[in-house]
Amino acid sequence: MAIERTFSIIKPDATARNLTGAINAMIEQAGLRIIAQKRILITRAQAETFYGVHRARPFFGELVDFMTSGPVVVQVLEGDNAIVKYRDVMGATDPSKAAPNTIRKVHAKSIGENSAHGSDAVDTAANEIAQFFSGNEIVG
Ligand code: FUP
Repeated sequence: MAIERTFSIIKPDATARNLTGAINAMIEQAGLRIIAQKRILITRAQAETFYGVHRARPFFGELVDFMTSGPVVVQVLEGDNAIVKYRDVMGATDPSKAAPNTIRKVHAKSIGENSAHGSDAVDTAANEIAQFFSGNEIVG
């Protein structure tokens, strides 16, 4: 299997409840390596760009409000098949539909405040990583 990198965000609902370590443990137990990580406040402009694909959706304003409401932890994860693997670790977008023992099933509050983001494809992963990390911040 190919070694891939994916982009992760531990969202404001999770940082507010002191869940960074618990979520990182789930990531590492799945065999993914956290090869870059920082806790930041994202700007409205960053959130609007990041979720630009959803700009026309009715939840867009709430989504941007939420993502800028408190600290997030942005991460680069690396491992075999990392993109699909991390989406499996996160579970479905709606926590009520997420599989048992996934981040969203265990920790998410709602479809909006759903604790984690993970890239959905190789090209979006590269694009999302570049939005938040420079090359010398990713040390492997
Ligand atoms: P995912 O890839 O699982 O993060 O889900 P999407 O790309 O479909 O959605 C991105 C984010 O938009 C979700 F994490 C939360 C928000 N969202 C809503 O608030 N309501 C919805 O009905 C769908 C998504």
